[in-house]
Amino acid sequence: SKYHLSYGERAKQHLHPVARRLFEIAQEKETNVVVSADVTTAGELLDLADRLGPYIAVLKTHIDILDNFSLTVLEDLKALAARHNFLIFEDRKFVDIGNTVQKQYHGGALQISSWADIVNCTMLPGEGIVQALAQTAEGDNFPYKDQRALLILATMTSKGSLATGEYTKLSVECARKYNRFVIGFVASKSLADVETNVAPLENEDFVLFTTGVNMASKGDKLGQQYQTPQSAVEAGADFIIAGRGIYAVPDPVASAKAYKEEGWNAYLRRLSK
Ligand code: 6AU
Repeated sequence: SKYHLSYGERAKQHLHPVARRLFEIAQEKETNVVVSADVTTAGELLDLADRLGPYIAVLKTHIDILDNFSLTVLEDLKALAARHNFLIFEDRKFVDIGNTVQKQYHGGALQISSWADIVNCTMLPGEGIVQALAQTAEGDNFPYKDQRALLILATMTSKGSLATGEYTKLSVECARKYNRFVIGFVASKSLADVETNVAPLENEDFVLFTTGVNMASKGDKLGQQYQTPQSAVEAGADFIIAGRGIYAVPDPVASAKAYKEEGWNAYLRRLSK
């Protein structure tokens, strides 16, 4: 299975350039940590990106929560991504009809396609949302062709989530059908059971990002549910996404290092099984 291949090996075999870069970064920096930098000022975001950059594979943003957003922040963020060698994932969770998400993704106030290597979407609208985003990213006039990728939000970490069953199955079907743009999923555990129900493609290697990761807490008062880096990797995560566990503690750098170490050791144990 893919879990017996190292990130470096998966980098060599993957058909998608963004997945290859992601795996190369993980291998080179020995990290599977994605920091969810959910801070509300540009200064804090850039400061975190600069201080945590050496220890992470991906920086995840919610760019619309910045109080003082401006397009120059994105230039600074891109420069930090290049300096520290991490990818940028805008957690936009597109959830609308195809015609609308195309305009939200490419152009618009946030110019997401111009700076986010990775974005995500939900399957609530049905196949059309993935079709529309893929059409934009594969268009002849799209300036970032083959440099952009999509993750499908296949399950959610919040209590009572309806992202289960048929919803999750459609996530896998659409990932397969649009695999020139979709590189994987955000989900709490391996989708292997769903994936085998829908006959895997040859060379298939979807990347699993698991969020709701925290070393010190079981959840918050608003329905978030956590697992540890180790349990996430044991359950199939290739990349672990942590927000408050890293940025909302007195020493975010020490925390990022701790998540990196636990996530990496769990990956090494999985490799050797
Ligand atoms: O570690 P936290 O709880 O501080 O932050 C978790 C981050 C937040 C959420 O918007 C996001 O992960 N998230 C997602 C994503 C990444 O798509 C899906 C989900 O089911 N749960 C979740 O928390 O930025």
